[in-house]
Amino acid sequence: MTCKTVATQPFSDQKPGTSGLRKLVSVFQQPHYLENFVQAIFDSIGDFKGQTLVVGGDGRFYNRQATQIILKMAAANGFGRVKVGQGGILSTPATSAVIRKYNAFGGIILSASHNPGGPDGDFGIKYNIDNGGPAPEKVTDAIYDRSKTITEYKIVDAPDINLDILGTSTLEGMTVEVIDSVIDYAALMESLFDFDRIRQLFTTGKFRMCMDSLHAVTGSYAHAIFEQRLGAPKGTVQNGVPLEDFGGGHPDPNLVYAHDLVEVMFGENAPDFGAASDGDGDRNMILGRNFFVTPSDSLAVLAANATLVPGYRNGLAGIARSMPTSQAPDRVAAKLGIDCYETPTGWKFFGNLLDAGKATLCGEESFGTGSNHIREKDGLWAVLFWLNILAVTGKSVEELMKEHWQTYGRNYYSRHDYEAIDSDRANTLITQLRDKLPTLKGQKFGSYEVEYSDDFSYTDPIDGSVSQKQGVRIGFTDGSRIVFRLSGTGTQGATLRLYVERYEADPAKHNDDPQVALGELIAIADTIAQIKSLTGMDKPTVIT
Ligand code: VG1
Ligand code: CO
Repeated sequence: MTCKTVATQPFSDQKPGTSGLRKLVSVFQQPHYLENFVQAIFDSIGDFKGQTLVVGGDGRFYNRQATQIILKMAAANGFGRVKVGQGGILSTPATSAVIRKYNAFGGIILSASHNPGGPDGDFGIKYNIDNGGPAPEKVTDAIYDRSKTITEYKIVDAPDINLDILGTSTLEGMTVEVIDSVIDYAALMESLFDFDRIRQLFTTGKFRMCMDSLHAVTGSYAHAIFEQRLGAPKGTVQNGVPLEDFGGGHPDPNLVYAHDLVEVMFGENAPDFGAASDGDGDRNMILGRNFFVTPSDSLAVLAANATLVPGYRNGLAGIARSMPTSQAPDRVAAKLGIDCYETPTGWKFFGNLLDAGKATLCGEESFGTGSNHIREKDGLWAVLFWLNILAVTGKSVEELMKEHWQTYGRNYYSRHDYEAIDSDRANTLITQLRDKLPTLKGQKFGSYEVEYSDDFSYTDPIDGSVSQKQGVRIGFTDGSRIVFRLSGTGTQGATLRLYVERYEADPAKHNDDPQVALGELIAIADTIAQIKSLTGMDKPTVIT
């Protein structure tokens, strides 16, 4: 075995987005492309000599090859040990759990999350720091800067490691430990939730669940936790074998892409509870029988019922949500007398609040929910949280949600995505919108009057770092909001996200279709931003 230094030239496009670097597989397969980025990470994170690195991915195409490259580079760069998931597989929340449990220096996650996979799909890589969470912007900025000047990288010339057999081996003085992908994560879940109560729920025979892993990483976790440990019948988990191309679908748990599950849950003789997770297992969608729970509402319900769950029995320190997430959780926080923090989109912004003990639960409207148990959002954790609440209360998903609205009022909410639009058109739309911002206050649109309009800027309350231009917000005098952002996770063209929210206190008006309840605001958004004419699309690609 020899350690070699390979000369290289920088790529100009290695700027991490909302969650790591995501590109088409073909981009990552260019000579030196992955290696450059990995070396840029190693050059930017400080002294890790002799320390432990955790490596895993969501099992998508190129996961195995990339894992071998990273192991050889970690050895050449002086890590003492790498813990790698069996077969190169670790979900994002499991990686976070393993980093924390074993006091690792950091971790590398190979995933493009909810983006499609396969040879023609996307690949991705992100770095997590020692708290188990996504690297904050100062680290990702340093990685990007380094990627622009890099001239060489270090790698060991050695045969591949067998990733399928548990156990340790050595690579140029570094220990490689192939670990069980599920055990540590499952043990953490068992420490938080009342597994006995949930097991009883499943074994009554009166409660049926359908978990759709969308052929992605949670398959192995869901089988082990729901079917093996909690006694749910075989077949509870569907699409539960991780595939390199996710069966050709988008591993994105929403009403459009999780169509198999939607068919089951809105079909005849539907189960009581349905859930889906995304490519890397950090997202969740929750469904009841013929009933969809909006992610923002899900966070609010979990917060309101948290003390029913053993891990949260003593209550919450605070809640944090991303800016475009609805204000439903704020109402729960107000009632509980705790703070609710509003951060930019992306889980990396929750890390400081969690580390400082200011927030216990966090969530994003994009089907992300999590807590201080790790530093990532956590799909199966959210599913278990719901199961625990259902088991203790004996209520249905729909009953819980409707009772919640009766107590707190309903925040009607919807997100419209316009995917793969021409980047120039998208930038024009946002620029024109920004130019309008100073003129909107006081203007009337139908029954709404603009109270404020700005481009969201966030000052981290812990380290004072400032993140600007995090989304255009237009707020109305009745508390309704429309928000516009461009996605930072896509790989082709641009994706415009429109977020719309309106509060309804009257219980007699809680049962409308959100698209109808929000209809006027959706039309106003188009009037102000000229979405249809500027994108050339007459309707969104995805509505959630
Ligand atoms: C999207 C979501 C954001 C989420 C991010 C990563 O980002 O909106 O809330 O944190 O994906 O999720 P964007 O920039 O495309 O809107 V995951 O599960 O894809 O890592
Ligand atoms: Co994800």
